[in-house]
Amino acid sequence: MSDTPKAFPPRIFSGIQPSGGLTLGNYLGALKRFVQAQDDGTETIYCMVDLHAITVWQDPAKLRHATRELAAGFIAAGIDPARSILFNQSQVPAHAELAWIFNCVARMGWLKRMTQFKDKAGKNAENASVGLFAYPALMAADILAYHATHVPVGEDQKQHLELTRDIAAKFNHDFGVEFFPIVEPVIEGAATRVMSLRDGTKKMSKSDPSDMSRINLTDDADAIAQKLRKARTDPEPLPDTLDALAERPEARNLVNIYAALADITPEDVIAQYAGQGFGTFKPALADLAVDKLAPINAEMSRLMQDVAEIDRILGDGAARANAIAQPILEQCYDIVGLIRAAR
Ligand code: AQP
Repeated sequence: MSDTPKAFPPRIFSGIQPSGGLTLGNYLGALKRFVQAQDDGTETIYCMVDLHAITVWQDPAKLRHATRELAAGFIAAGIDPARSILFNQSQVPAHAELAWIFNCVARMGWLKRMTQFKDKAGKNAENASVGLFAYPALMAADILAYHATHVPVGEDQKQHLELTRDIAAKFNHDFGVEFFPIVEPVIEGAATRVMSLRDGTKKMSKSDPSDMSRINLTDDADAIAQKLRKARTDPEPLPDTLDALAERPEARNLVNIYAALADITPEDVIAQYAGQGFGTFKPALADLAVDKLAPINAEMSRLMQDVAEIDRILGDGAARANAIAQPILEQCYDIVGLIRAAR
């Protein structure tokens, strides 16, 4: 191998699980930034990671609905299927095939350190699926099947991306190649970790049992306003510095959400609302959230009236994704020493 690392052309990949409805966390931490990346002109590939979703039981009819609704969410938020490749993971076999290779590269000890597995499996790890444990190797395959270089994600995915880098580096080292890029996580903005509205120390999540803990992109204006009004906070007014919010996670979370929705910094929010109580701040935040989310909600409903068109878009995206991933998979098989009949 040469001393200078091989330069891979910039290519962005990211995905979201159709494991429920989209939340404000998915929107601010991921989707909104996917749109910015697309609009910046870099090649962008976005995936509904349905194979990840089934690492925990999914009702088949609900999974189909959630996958289509997620696709509608991507498009309603601004992803243009002509400019970005948009598809569902299971339609491109390279993801699962490369994941097997990576299962053989990743070490048990690496996967055992993954906090998401510990969080999701909880005390019942013996009963969790093997898929849930191996999830990060599939995630590495999702990204590396495209030789993607940059991955916009929320803060919770940082550890999985470090593992993706470790897998790429070990594969390259073990086979003496510079075949897989060492990807860069892109974790930016005011809302890289949107917290639950009921508990400022827990991530807002689509699978949280409490619907009041999150804002769903399908929530109507009344539901959004009600959830924000009831969001847990403290009795103090907003301070005049961000540092003073260090021990007030719920207040900090609402400030971050406001900043991300308004495309301003949390400092700007503090400058505007210092000294104001939540009686003033929460309704202002609710108005802003409704203003930004209502058009997405309306467009998602419109798109969901024609699921055949959504399926067509996903099929078209899958064909384009496959055209990139299949040759990379084949080269990987060659490197590993797996015989392929000449076609
Ligand atoms: N609360 C969040 N704040 C910021 N970003 C978030 N993301 C998720 N929750 C937040 C980002 O959204 C992308 C897609 O995530 P995912 O659906 O693939 O899986 P997840 O991170 O496990 O999301 P959930 O909502 O918590 O799903 P469940 O409940 O099914 O596990 C990622 O970029 C993630 O960082």
